[in-house]
Amino acid sequence: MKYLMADDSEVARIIEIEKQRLEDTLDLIAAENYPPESILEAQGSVFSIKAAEGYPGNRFHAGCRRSDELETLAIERVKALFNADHANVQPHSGVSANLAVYFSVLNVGDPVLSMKLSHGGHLSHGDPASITHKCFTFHHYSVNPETELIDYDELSEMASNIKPKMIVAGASSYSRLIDYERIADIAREHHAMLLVDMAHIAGLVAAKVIPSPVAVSDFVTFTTYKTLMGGRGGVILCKKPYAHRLDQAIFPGAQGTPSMNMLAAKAVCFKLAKEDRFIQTQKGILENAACAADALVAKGYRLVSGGTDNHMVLLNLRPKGLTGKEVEEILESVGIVVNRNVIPFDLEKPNITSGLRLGFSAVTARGMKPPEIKQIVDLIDRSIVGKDDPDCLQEVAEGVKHLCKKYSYYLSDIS
Ligand code: DSN
Repeated sequence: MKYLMADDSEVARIIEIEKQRLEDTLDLIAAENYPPESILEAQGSVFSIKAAEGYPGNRFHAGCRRSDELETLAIERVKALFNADHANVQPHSGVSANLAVYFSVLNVGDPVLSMKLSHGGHLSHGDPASITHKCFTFHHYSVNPETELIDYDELSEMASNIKPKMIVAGASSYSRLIDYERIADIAREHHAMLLVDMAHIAGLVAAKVIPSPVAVSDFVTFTTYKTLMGGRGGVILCKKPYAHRLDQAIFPGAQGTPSMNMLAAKAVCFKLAKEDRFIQTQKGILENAACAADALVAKGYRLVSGGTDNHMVLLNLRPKGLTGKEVEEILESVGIVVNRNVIPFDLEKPNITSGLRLGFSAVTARGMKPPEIKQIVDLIDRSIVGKDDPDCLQEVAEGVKHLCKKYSYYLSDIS
């Protein structure tokens, strides 16, 4: 960072401290991951300069030959990775990707059926706090109160009553596999289109360690920075007949010039996701999350739905008499970074919550395996049990530091 240091030592210093924070803490945020340095290099490349409105072969700026080459490469790679008919790699984020899908095929006010945010869905699936709620008439399906699994019967009945134009599947805090075939059948029966938002699990799907929704969906959106380890950005896959409308919805509909530097990173990400190292990492994420779930249950914690099939575990802290906010703060004080999360039928406000979402992508990327995951669960439990004992919290913080030092990721390579 020699140039940054010379031009703006204040920002350079903040970046350095952030790098150190990433090294010194255990990142259990399910929406985060540590991309390889090659991704960061591509993101910081000269492609951040290029204005390239439009698509390969049809741009509104000159000088786009290499941009065309790059975007075509990213498109072909992602289509091959997920076996998709068509891909748009320009969305700046998952929310932009979802907005573009809605606006490509829906009219304002059209009925849409999606999973309720507090039951695992996402803000951009029509939550009242999101602009999507203002544009379309969203109805929400839930999880079964007993099993805490998606209630497919309720979903089917709601589809019969509502006659949605689109059904949205996919979640940001649902730790179980989703039965895409069943939802696709319901969508077909009611002449609704199916959008699957696989933002959280795209890496697991790419590595084929969990089932893919691509074959049975009209649209699939995802972000590249979670399990996929590719840095910031969104992607949309769709079936051929929607391709033109979808591309128009991104540009000129919802975005201007694409971030070509981010497209470069996406292209790298799609290449790396084919490699055995990536596939082994994704297998490791599943193994680590399952190990954490078992270890937490063994220590008396209540998990939403009782376990996990993906990279995350959702804790219900109500039986412990604690809130998500409280535990998030305790854990951050010892260097364990998590996020509080609403859980199904939560009685607490969204900024307090009764839940805690733990994700195992970043610690797996650092090379940690079940023995270390058991240590992490032990550190979490000791922090919670000893939350009022400064000596205990100090000991836990030392344990976190020790583990982090052993599994350094960026420190030695980025300068
Ligand atoms: N969708 C948000 C989350 O799951 O935390 C951020 O990507």
